[in-house]
Order: sequence, then structure tokens, then C-alpha cells
Amino acid sequence: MADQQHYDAIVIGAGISGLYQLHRLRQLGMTVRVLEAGTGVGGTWYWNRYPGARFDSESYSYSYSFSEELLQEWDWSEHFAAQPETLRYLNYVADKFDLRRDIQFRSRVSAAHFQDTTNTWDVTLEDGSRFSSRFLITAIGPLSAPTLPTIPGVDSFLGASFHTARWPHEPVSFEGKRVAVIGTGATGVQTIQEVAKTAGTLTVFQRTPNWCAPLMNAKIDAAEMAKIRAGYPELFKRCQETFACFIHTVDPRGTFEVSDEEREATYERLYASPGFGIWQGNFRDMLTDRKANALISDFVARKIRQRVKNQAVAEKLIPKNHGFGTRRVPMETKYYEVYNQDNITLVDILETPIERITPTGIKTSKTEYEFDIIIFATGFDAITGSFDRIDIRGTGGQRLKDRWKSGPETYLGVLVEGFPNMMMLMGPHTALGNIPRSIEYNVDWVTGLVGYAKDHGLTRLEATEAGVASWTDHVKSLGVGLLSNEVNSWMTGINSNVEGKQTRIIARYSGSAPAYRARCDDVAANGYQEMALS
Ligand code: NA7
Repeated sequence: MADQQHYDAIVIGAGISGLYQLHRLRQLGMTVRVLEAGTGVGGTWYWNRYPGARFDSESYSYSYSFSEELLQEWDWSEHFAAQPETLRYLNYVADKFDLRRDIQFRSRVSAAHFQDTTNTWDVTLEDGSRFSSRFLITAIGPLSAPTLPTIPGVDSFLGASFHTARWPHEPVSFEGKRVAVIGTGATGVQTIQEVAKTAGTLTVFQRTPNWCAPLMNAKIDAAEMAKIRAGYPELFKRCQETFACFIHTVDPRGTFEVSDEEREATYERLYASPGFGIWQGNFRDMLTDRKANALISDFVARKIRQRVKNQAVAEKLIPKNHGFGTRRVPMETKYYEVYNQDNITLVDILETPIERITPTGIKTSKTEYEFDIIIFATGFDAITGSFDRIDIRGTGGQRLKDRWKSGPETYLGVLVEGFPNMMMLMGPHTALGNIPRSIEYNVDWVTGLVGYAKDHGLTRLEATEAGVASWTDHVKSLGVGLLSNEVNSWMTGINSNVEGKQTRIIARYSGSAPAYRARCDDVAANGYQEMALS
């Protein structure tokens, strides 16, 4: 069609994966268009501007590693950088590699349909503009489709209200204001501890408490940054060796292989250490052995009781329906101490459910609260949600959403049979972990595949039915025995606010990142023989 622009590849999304994918495809000499819904680059770090948003992974382990020059140029100011700094970093990357000229902002993709006759994708934006491309690469993120609670009256509130992932670009003042936060996941915890510093009153509506652990953030001065920089090769090597690409390595010992004193000392050391160590560097059986999990849960419960003065409030903050680490552990800085402030109220909405949101506030079964601001930290339609929001259709017009009705099925977490020439970055059933590390691998692998097609004059790359069946079975078998798969969370595909997302699924690859890479490397080394290429 005359009004349709054609590219070798279309990448949806200009976050960490989309930016790097653009850079890599350019090196193959391809024409690429990145279509991005926002007005700037950054993805997660563009959208999530809520107060207190910051890394829970060490800043330097989160950097791109592909450019030595970039590593030499960029200084991190904190061990766990706040969102504005990360967004500055990603803008710096976009400028340094001159990426913007191939990115089209304010461009939300509404549909992508495969054309059997030409082996191309037709891509349509919400405003009706149309594109076509040989390859379609989704860089849409596993946590990018925010969901509001399905509480009656949610649209009726007349004060200011925000979902954390749709935070305004202008500053929001809480000074003297009556603020409500709904949701106590990783986002809610970061928001609450920040808002509590200035709000007149803060009321937290908690449904499920989470096991949180101290972040132990600290500034990085010039001397320390120089040391970190000198250690980059070692650091990235280490991230390639660990289970989930974090700098923390699983303790090879079993919980019951050490004495009670040694175990307690290990827990204390991890609790006092920065970052995810207590989650990612704990005893090897913490997430598979119920008794081991009960011990660490009991340890963290004791910490909560010590830190929260009012013991009735402390009990409400201690999770009762899941063990430590079986959901994503929110990292905190004086989160529990917030509940010692006189102007903070914790409302357990399992005890007193929210009946409705009113024009002036929130009404529970017991009390009618008035607020100036309501913050929805209610999370995302995770992993498959961002795919569901685009009308993606493969061969014969089949919809991806229908294909995945009972849960995602993929080949290596990257391809789906019936959807030729579509490659997913950070899609379902791929290794997530420390995201940029996983992204760099994912992008390099996809670039290898696309480069192979280019070199061999191939126009159609497709996973086979057998390949998808065997990868899906493999991913499911890896999930057996993991306590986290017995718990409702975004990691098991649950979102109480989305129809059809009430049954737990295996949404993530839960094997080790090195095993994942070994498998993908093999496929490439064997000339992608497991795939249908033509
Ligand atoms: P999460 O972890 O999915 O947390 C969402 C929170 O919102 C959680 O506490 C939910 O309670 C709560 N929620 C959701 N819907 C409702 C309704 N209808 N009523 C009351 N409370 C509700 O999302 P986050 O944004 O915190 O974090 C997502 C990931 O982003 C995080 O793990 C990091 O990796 C980055 P529930 O637990 O469902 O009872």
C-alpha cells in the first residue's frame, strides 16, 4: 500500500531491550523502525516515575555491558540508583548511539498481522498509521500493562489519583495532604516509604502483606566508582555464572546442613547486606524445602516484630499465606518504621474490605475515609498482558491471545509456531532475573538469528510445533517443586483485576540462566535445525 512504510524490522518498544535491539540490527545494515508509545525512551524507567522508584539490583550490575566506552563514561551515584538517574542513563545511551532517529514516539501499536503471501508483518498504530516489515520484534516488557483495581466507583474519585506506572511528569506534592495507597508489592513499598516522609496523613490499604528486606542503599563516591569500573569485567563474568544473573550467588549449603547458630548468623549477615542477597544468595533449598522456607520466614517475621512497635500492626504486616521469597521480595528502606509514625494507618482489607471508592475517598466495610490523593500501586497484567493488549495475529489469522488462552507456549521464550518472523524479547518462558543481563543475551541471540536469515537469503523463520511443545514441557518441568509456583502472584500469572487471569500458570522459565543460554547457544550452533526456515 502506498501509505505503508516498509522496514526490514519493526521493534515495538524503546526500553532497555528495544534500544539495544535497534543498535544491534543496525550493525547488520538493516532498516529498523522502533515504535514507542511514550514520548521518550526508557520503557519501565520512563513510565514508573512514582515517588521512591529505584533499582533493587546494584546499579552497576544493571548497566549495559556491550560497550566498553559506555562503561568507562557513565558514573552511578548510588549503589541502587533512583528512577531519574536510570532514565538519564537510558537517554544518554540513546544519544551516544544516535538511536533516536529510528525511534518514533507517541506511537502505540494496536495490531500486528502476519501476511502469509509476502512473509511480512503489517503493523498498525492506534492513530491508524501503518507499517510493514519482514521481522517483528516485541520489546514490550513483562511488566508494562498496568491494572487498576476493579473496585466499584474507581472512576468516581474527585481528588487526584494515579497509578504508579502512569505517574505524571510534573512533581506531585504530598505536603499536608491526606494520601491513600492501595497495594503493597515492590512498588507500593517504595511509594509508601517515600510518601510517608511528607504526607499529612497516609493510609495504606493492604490486601496481602509481602516479606520485605532491607535494601541498604549507599552513595558511590568517585574513588568507589573507579574501583567498580576497574572491576567490570569480573562483575559481568560473575553475572553470567549466577543462577539469575544477579551478583549474588546461591549458598551451596542446605539449610539443615549447618548448626542453628551458623544458620542464624547467615540470616543475620544476609539481612544486613545490601540488595537481593537474602533472596538470591540464601541457602540452596530455601525455595524448595518447606521446612527450610519456614525457618527463614520465621527469621524475617521476628525482624518485623522488632521493628514495628505496635504488635497488632506488626502481625498484620507478616505474611501468613506464603513463605519468604516465594513472591518477589520488595526491598525497603525503613518501610516497617513508617508504621511507627502517628500519621500512618494500616488498613487490612481482608478484615475490612473496600466496598467502594467514593467521590471523596474510600469506603470500607467499617469506615468511610476522606482523601486528597489516591495512589494505585496495584501492579500489572504481567508477562502476557502486554501481548494481550495488541491484536497479534499469525498464519491463518490466528490470534496470539487465543493461542495462549491456557498459558503461554513458546520456543525458547522467543518464538511461537504459527507466528513466523516474530521474535519476543523478555517474553514468557525466557530467563528474566537481572533484566539487562538477560536482555543482552536475548537480543544477541535474536540478532544472530536475523543475521543468519540475511546471510542465507531466508524470508521465513518459524518455530515448529514439536519445538514449542518440547520447550513448554521443559519449562513446566523446571517449575515442579518450586514453592513460588504454589503462590498467587504476578509471577504465576495471577491478576485479580483481569478477567481470565485467576488461574495460576507457569509464566516464567525457572531454570538457571547459564542453562538457558547453553540451550539457546546449541540451537544457534546447529544452524537452527530445530526451526522451520525457508
Ligand atoms: P504487584 O507486586 O503485583 O503488587 C500489586 C499490589 O496491589 C499487591 O499488593 C496487590 O495485592 C494489590 N492489589 C491489586 N489489586 C488490588 C485490589 N483490587 N484491591 C486491593 N489491592 C490490590 O505489583 P508491583 O507494581 O508492586 O510490582 C510489580 C513488579 O514490578 C515487582 O515485582 C518488580 O519486579 C517490579 P495482592 O498481593 O494481589 O493481594
